[in-house]
Amino acid sequence: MNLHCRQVSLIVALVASMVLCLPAAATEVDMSQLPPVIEPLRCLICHQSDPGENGDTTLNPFGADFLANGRLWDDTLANQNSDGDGCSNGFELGDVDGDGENDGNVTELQSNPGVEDCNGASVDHRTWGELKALFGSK
Ligand SMILES: [Ca+2]
Ligand SMILES: [Ca+2]
Ligand SMILES: [Ca+2]
Repeated sequence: MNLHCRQVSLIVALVASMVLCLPAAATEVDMSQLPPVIEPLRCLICHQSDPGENGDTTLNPFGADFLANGRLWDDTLANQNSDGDGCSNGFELGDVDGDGENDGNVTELQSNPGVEDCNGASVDHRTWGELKALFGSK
């Protein structure tokens, strides 16, 4: 085995061990499914606490629904209200239609779809999201 082959083997072994050792590697794939604005909360979108800090991988209600939906972000999951706070998952993630792209002029996370933290109940969120999408798409 020449030096180049050994280097390639080492890199392959390193990557394989990282994938096997870090459950977070799968989570990165899961997070890439969700609309882009999840960045400030990341792990806390689906988990009750940050698994990277304490190893606790307990899912919050949204994480459980995401898992039940085949780890897929779509209009079905967007229309659900996993945490029961009155706002749909899609509204909270700024993607009411569940196509994986933030609607209209949404530039930041509205609230956490796994925590009862949404209280803008005076507006019909579905209509508001559709209005924003309309203005954003021109
Ligand atoms: Ca909700
Ligand atoms: Ca969308
Ligand atoms: Ca919420």
